[in-house]
Amino acid sequence: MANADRVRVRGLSIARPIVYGNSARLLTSEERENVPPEHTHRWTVALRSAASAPGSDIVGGADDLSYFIKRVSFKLHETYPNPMRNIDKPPFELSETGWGEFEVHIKLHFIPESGEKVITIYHHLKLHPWSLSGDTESIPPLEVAQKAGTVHSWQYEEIVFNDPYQNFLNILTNNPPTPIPRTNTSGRTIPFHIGNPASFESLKGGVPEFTSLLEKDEAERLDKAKKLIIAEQEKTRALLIAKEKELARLQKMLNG
Ligand code: SLL
Repeated sequence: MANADRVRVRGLSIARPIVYGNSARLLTSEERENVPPEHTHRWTVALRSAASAPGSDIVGGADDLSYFIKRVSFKLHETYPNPMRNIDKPPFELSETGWGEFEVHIKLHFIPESGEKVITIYHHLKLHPWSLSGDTESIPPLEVAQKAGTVHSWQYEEIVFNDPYQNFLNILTNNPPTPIPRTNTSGRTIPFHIGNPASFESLKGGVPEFTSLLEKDEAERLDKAKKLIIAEQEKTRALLIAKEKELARLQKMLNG
């Protein structure tokens, strides 16, 4: 790399929106003949661009992310043979069959020009339409799962690069991400809660899609939550001060 490319552009941040998560569905009886008898589901775990391709029935994935991502590794539960699965070209996804939910460790390796370290994200692989059965403790009955169809659990995230190398910045700016639509193109609203993939699932009538309006809603929700926390902190602090005063008063009394 030329020296000029190794210069960091200080004070600049550039982000790329992604989605990660999984979809899952029950295996058909024919499919079950060709897998271990305890396997009940086929699932796909993926890391994709946030925008969905027009008319596509997959969540995200409008853009090929290999201009900045070199490898995505998915570390599966150790009940799987060779649990470390490296995907070195797009689409960065992996399909398997299985019977249980577990935490997938997703490691993003960026292109060498980035000079960026590996990022690890965690995704709880979801197979069951938990919230549909109203019982979040036990696995929903088969009829509920059959009715739910494909289960989705996806998270929106932005990968932020701070002080990027000039060369890497050029690569990024030459590959602008497809903007996510402002509102859902299918006209459906989606409950979208960062950190709560369970609420973003099993949408009847189509495939979930991330939109900037949802992002705005989420930002407002976070803002409200923050204000609430600050108010709570103030209350607790006032209480603490009162208790300390009380303590000082009692100590004084005790000391005569
Ligand atoms: C559970 N903690 O007990 C989880 C573990 C592991 C799921 C789930 C594959 C197995 C195989 C598979 O579905 N593992 O290939 O035999 O629910």
